[in-house]
Amino acid sequence: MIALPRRQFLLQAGAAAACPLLASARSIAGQRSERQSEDYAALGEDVRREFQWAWRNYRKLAWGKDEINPASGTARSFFADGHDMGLSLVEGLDTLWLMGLDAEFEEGVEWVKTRLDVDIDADVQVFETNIRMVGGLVSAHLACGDPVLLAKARDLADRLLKAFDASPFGLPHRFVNLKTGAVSDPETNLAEIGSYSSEFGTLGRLVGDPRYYDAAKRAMRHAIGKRSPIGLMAANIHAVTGAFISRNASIDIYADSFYEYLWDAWDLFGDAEMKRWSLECTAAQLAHQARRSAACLWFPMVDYETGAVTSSQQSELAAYFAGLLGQTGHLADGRDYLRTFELLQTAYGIVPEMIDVRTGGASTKATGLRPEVVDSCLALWQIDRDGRYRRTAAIHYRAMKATSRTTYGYTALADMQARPARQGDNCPGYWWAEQMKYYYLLFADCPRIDLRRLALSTEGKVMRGFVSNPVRSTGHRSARGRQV
Ligand code: DMJ
Repeated sequence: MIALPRRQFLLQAGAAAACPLLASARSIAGQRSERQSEDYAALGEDVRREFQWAWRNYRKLAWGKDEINPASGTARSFFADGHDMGLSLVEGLDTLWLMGLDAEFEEGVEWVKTRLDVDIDADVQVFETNIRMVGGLVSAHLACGDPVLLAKARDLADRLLKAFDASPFGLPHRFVNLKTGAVSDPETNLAEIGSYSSEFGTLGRLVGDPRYYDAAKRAMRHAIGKRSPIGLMAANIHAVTGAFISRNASIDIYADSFYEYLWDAWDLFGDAEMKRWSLECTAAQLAHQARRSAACLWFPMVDYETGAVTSSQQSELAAYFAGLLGQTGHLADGRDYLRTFELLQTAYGIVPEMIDVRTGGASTKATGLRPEVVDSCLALWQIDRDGRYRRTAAIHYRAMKATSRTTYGYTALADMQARPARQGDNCPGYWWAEQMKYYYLLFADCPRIDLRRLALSTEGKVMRGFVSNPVRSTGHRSARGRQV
């Protein structure tokens, strides 16, 4: 870690930001005029077709497994080896629903109802289990109204709550054994202690039990109470001592969804205290973490007490922050931050997983088939409907299709810098929940979603905004005409 004061950082960044990114700035104008005549309805249909094709291959080769390895047609466990929970299936359900892929949705729901067993004697990551599995079950329930899905979500959330109980501050350990409730690894971070309010709050509202939201908020309150005089928190924290265990404030890895969930708690539940915390955190981040260079805006990690830069790396995951800036009333900054990732996309084709903010250079070759750039495109599109976000998402989609499409689906890349890019052999669960949904909602006319009311979790799960469509209605008659 390096600690550069702001002035020195700006000088270095300004000099080096001539980088690949300034040339990208010039070519972006050209791309815009080229794409004026895009047929977005056709592009949306293409996304739907690709999703259905990949789903059918998952159905054939990896049904009920956590993830498909789409080059080899094999599968892998995500949570614990040999203890699959049908992760990709659960992640994909609400996407199937909103795309109107009803036969596939019904079959997936049937699998969950008859085959999903979470009484697993293994340690699972609490954060991932919540955002992926609890979120997936809750959103699928919201889509179709099936009470069994809600009961399954509740059972799983009850098991995860054990991880919160083990800390005097209500900060969840990172792992919990789903069968025994034994917890492990108290060295955690803001994202892993503070990304529960959307799923737990929605679940709690549906079952009429405030314990879930209360547990989620209590953990967040603890961290918020430890902000430094400049309003920042360190990203790493100990669940038992309650103390920070690093000095790095981050909007990026270790912290990202904590900040999303402050705002989402206001948006979903009208929690004014969470809104205040969200606005205060964003103001502090803009004041003490934002670094501008010629063409770019960055948010590198900084010391949470001094604001000095502690890392020159920004990850692709941070791109979500453009959307959050827009949601919290900083639309111009959000658009500027998205532009940084648009420049990276233009320069590299695929946004690198890790970027050196001093040079705009890619620090890594492998990529995780990531959704965050399009996540922000959709969030900003919901705010001002500027066509720029669709254009950026269309480029993102075509680049993904050109590089990641393989024999049985879409894969992460082993080397995005090689020409042609070298493919890996894994489709992460979030691919089913996130980017394919974001593309579709940006491009297609989707009668099952009210975009003005749409609220998504950090994993892209619909927490609010379904409008059931009588024309495509499935066997779940109770869902007809409901707004959730
Ligand atoms: C997803 O699992 C979630 O969006 C999470 O919050 C962080 N990013 C990954 C996908 O990149």
